[in-house]
Amino acid sequence: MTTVHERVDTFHDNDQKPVGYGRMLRKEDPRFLRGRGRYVDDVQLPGMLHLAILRSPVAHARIVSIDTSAAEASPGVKAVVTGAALAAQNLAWMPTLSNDVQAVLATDKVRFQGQEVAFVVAEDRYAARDALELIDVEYDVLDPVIDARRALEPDAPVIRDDLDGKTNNHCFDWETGDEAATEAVFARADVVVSQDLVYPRVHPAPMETCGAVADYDAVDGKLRLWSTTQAPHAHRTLYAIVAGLPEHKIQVIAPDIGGGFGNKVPIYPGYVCAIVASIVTGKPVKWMEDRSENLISTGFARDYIMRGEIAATRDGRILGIRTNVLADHGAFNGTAAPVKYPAGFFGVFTGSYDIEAAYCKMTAVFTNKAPGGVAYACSFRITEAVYLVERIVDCLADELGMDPAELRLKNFIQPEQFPYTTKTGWVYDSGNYEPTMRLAMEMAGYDELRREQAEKRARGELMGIGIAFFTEAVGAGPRKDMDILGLGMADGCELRVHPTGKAVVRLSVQSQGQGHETTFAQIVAEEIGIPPADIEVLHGDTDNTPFGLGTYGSRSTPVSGAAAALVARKVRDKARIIASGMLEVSVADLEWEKGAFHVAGDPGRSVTIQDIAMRAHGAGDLPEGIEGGLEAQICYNPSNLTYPHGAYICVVDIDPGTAQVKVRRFIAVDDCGTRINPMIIEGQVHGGLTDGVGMALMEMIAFDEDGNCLGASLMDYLIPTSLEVPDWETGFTVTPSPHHPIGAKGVGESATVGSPPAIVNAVIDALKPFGVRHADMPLTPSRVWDAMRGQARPP
Ligand code: MCN
Ligand code: CUM
Repeated sequence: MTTVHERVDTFHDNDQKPVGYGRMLRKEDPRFLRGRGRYVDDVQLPGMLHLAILRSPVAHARIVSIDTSAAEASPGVKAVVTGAALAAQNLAWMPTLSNDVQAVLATDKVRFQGQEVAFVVAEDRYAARDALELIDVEYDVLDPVIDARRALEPDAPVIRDDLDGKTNNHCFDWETGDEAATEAVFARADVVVSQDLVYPRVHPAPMETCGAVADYDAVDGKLRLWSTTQAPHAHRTLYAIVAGLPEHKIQVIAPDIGGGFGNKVPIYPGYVCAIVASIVTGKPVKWMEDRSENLISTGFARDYIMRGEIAATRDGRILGIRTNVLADHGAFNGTAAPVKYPAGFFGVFTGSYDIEAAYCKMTAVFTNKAPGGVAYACSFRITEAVYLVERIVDCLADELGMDPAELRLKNFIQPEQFPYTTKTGWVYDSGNYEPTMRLAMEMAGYDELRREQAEKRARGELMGIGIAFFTEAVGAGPRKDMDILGLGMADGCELRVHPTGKAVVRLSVQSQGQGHETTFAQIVAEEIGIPPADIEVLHGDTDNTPFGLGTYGSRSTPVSGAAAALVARKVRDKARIIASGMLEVSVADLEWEKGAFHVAGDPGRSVTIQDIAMRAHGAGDLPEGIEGGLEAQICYNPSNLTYPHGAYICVVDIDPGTAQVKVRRFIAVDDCGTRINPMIIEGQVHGGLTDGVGMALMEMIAFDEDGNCLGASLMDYLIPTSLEVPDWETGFTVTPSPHHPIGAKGVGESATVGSPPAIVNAVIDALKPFGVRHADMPLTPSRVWDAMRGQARPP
């Protein structure tokens, strides 16, 4: 059993060791800890102007008129731009990452509170903000659609009348699985349990809000754009397509990013406004949104209304799972998912269980709320899928009177069944679930906890134990199946070893805090034996890195991590040939070990990778046909996704007098295959678990009936602090991915995916004495109180 509370002094020091994997302090941290990070808002260019956006105060209204004259006359103002002005340049609308269109600035109507209506460019931030107040917009207010359940009613106001012939609020339908086969297993099941569940709209709320600095040089025709993006290359190509410019005339730079969590995947109107403003004024222009703007207008997450049904035999064999989902996509379909997957990877809702049939039918609708959908460490909607399955499995356990751990253990896909094709067509690459579950139970002291709970229940105390077991699909994805707006989901990687044996690896993915500068150096180090300290990781600048689709869906390790390993092997292959010349033996007679080749059977005759690097660039002949230099490049197209899994156990206590939930313990056992840097993995898991506490107990973007966003500041939109979270107890198992060159699977979203159902299951377990079978997140004291009293508040 491995629990982790090791001290820092047990870290091995990779400066001394040539090998790569293991605990290693993050290379980027000295910069961050000393306040030397360079974020978008730190970019200052000579003559730079500032842009502020006027946003709609109402959720749904026709724009009657906009008067900008007073704003234009305001001191320091250089330009005021409206939707009408953009429309004249054919720039008022832009494509979203889901083949919809979104208004850059509203022309006809505003469709959510906070929507972009006009912008001001001024000499400083204050002048720009002040001038916003002087813009006079006349709105003809329309009835809004706030509840997704209202959207498809025949008399609901039509939100997207900009779309040709659109007469309703339907966004898309999607289904997966086999409806008839599922009906058949439900018909013959002993037990069928169904439960309505709402996964509320939540916000990733990164520390750094979104922003950009655009600098268009009219002389050389080049646009430089510093922006808060998780996918610089994908953004650049989309700008190139929209603007009709060649990619080499656009440089997108994602400098240090203060957290992304999916918030920074979409292209926001503000980025486009900054570009337009720079072109119009001939000056660099900065746009940086404030916290309220970020909370009300940028990519939200979830907002799924689900009905889950599960069919089983009396002795607890799960036969089938069926679900009906109403997805609220807001005013524009601004979700970012591979084209063939409008519901992201929700199709993995069958979870970690070997079942006979499954079916999902989903309807997505437009409402008068901000666009988005895929964010907040969601693994492309696997959050919602895992919540659904792990909640209804618990409902089933309750119905059967079975222990929820036992029910799960009884239904797991077995190790010999991998690769396992689910009933919705996903091919799980590898997994060994029972040991992971058993380890979590052992760490938790599961049986002892149940005994403690029984004693407490007898005394009227409310203690709950919640389990969630998840399988994720991360690492999008094979190009044959996955693209975003026609861009295949592969990643480039380049590795250059300099004459002195120091190296630079260039990635197409982009870190927002995940520690790529460290872990990608470790991956390369493991393969070519150059210490990680000597390997510089470059990312986030399209002029200096190879093309690839960026960081989201925990795809960096599964896709770019594979690319980094393979490019390093390519360099090693060349190094081997050069070594054979240096040692005057054939390639077959060389053995590789820890950064050096030696003659087989004669370890004394060896050359290090550093010797080889110098020879590759230096004096003396190279073997026949070998060019100078020591570098390689690659574009990696994954053959499948990777499927990490994990077992989470949460223990809560509920104060019967106040209904306050306290997460007392949380045990998380994760299996992400080969572990590159266990310390970084733990950091990812700690962060995701904290997010889970937020979603399960505190967070929700709520609206009033007029569509006013009620969570527009961090006073109203609650996010967890250290006070709400316990001392996390983490463990791991290792089931390598069979198709990944180093066997690694992604982990960046595992804990966010797995923890909400564990916490909710624990709360519901605590409320058993009240006969409660379900209550919707966030389980705030008022909701728990209502549940204890047999009432349910509308979500
Ligand atoms: N890692 C490892 N061994 C593994 C798997 C991962 O050491 N077997 C390391 C990686 O090398 C990387 C980190 O763990 O340094 C996360 O890797 P991965 O799972 O590949 O995820 P990504 O790097 O693609 O990060 C994306 C993921 C997503 S989609 C969201 S959302 C999220 C998350 O990462 N946003 C984050 N974690 C975040 N963490 C921080 N600090 N900030 C965010 O914005
Ligand atoms: Cu869904 S949030 Mo992350 O994939 O950037």
